[in-house]
Amino acid sequence: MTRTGKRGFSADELAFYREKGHVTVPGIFSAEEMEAAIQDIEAWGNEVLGRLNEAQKAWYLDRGVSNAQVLRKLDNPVYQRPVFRKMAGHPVLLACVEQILGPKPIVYFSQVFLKPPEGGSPKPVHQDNFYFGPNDLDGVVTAWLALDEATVENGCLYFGEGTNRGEVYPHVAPAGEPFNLQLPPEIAARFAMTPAPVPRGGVSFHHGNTFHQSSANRSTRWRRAAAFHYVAGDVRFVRPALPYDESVVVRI
Ligand SMILES: O=C(O)CCC(=O)C(=O)O
Repeated sequence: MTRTGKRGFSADELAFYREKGHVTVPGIFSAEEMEAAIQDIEAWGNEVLGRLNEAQKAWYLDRGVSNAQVLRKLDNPVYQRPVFRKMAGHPVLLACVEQILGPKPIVYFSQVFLKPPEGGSPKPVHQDNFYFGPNDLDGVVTAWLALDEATVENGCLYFGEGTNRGEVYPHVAPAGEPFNLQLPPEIAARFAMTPAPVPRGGVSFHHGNTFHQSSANRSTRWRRAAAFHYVAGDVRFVRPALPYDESVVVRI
């Protein structure tokens, strides 16, 4: 069943988010809305695949069934695609985000993550606030939409609960992968990581400081998701770790 009206988090959900640094809300989007988003990704993904240069292939492609090369991610769906822009303004999703950030948030960056069956790669432990470098660490919340059901087998997110109330640590990147910023293993190992499965159409929210990662897709099913990185309207990005294009932010 989908949540209707403009009701955001319950008091318990909001308390869980503040304590643990993440919370899952099932049933925000319908199966039809998720299917429409996937169809849009397929059309858009084919266009993008055809114009990737060699350097981009190293960052945007992954291996799926029989080692076939497939697209791993797409950037700025909220800016680029009307279907995703509409989803970013969904009344229930927005009510949740506004309970955390206050009125009139901005989508600073957005991404589609495509984890193919039998091969989709893991994403190492990281903090969004290291990537974005905001002046207000409480001014960033990521809404992660499960376009497919996300399970432990197909690569759901895992969170370091309580790390939202800790610091942002310097990240490192493996040789030849400058965009793949991640926490040094000795820091990541200090916190247990808790899996957060999400039913299709549900949304997992996480604070910008919260440690998170995803594992490989060991199933025979896709794990597709969209991440909308919302920020409070008055946040400034004083230490971005990567070159984000502020001309594509979207005011909701
Ligand atoms: O979907 C994934 O595997 C990674 C998502 C992520 O890191 C994020 O939404 O910030």
